[in-house]
Amino acid sequence: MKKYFASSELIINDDGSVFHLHVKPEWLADKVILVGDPGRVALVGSHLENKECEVESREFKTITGTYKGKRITVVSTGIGCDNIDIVMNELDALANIDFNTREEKPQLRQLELVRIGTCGGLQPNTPVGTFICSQKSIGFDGLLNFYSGRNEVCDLPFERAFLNHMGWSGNMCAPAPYVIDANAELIERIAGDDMVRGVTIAAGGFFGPQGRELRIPLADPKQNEKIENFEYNGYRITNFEMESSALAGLSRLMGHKATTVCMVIANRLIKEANTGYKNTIDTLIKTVLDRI
Ligand code: R1P
Ligand code: URA
Repeated sequence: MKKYFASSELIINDDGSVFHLHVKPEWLADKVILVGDPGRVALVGSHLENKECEVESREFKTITGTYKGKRITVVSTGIGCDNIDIVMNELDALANIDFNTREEKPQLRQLELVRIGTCGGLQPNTPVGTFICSQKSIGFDGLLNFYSGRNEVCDLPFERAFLNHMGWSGNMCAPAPYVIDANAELIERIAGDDMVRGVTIAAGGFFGPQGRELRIPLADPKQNEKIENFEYNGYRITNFEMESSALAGLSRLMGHKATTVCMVIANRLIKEANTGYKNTIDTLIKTVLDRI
């Protein structure tokens, strides 16, 4: 029997667009670029031709157009994995649910999603300006735990090794972090031979969860030191950002291909930062547009 989605579960606006994104099914391309900052949508959009739509609601801004003949949709997600839950479910609904009948479509339409973001680097080989493509993400956000199939798609031995290394129990990072691979084929194509392939922690905040201490002391003052020293099967943790785990996890569960590439704007190890990165992020955008 086909799955049917009631109006309370999949909310469709009066104009036929999906609830939060305000995007209509016919506007979604198979290749999708996700950015955090709505202002970055215009930067990606400046490289697109034949624009079909330009819509904005809350932090979600969307443009669909073409780049060298490829049809591409760019969407901003705002900050955090909670927003990725909204964006991924609504994009998947636009692709795989018939908005007239509210039933799942018989054939899976697979999307290719690349998140372009900024991050904090954690290793000597990730100075400011480095492009890091996330091979694996460690989710501090807990989002994937609410979906069936979480244990089938996550790297459980890596999760155990990480928790043992951190020595965390009780409230510390509860629910326990999940570890999820990005899509291998997409990583090869997007990272090429000029990006660092890394393990990314998607943190549930910019300050405490990334070991930044302002006025309130941290629960684990040794957190970042332990994260920087962690090694498992040859993997080292390279960077902090805030969305890649939910993107990789939901994409795996939904049958889409996804990865995240971030430009390092702060290196936590050597305590340096750069906020004037507009030109460098545009180089990363053009690289991803060429490779997606
Ligand atoms: C924090 O400043 C934000 O920057 C990073 C983090 O993931 C978080 O969203 O990514 P974006 O530059 O894509 O927003
Ligand atoms: N984004 C993050 O989440 N962390 C950083 O340190 C920089 C950008």
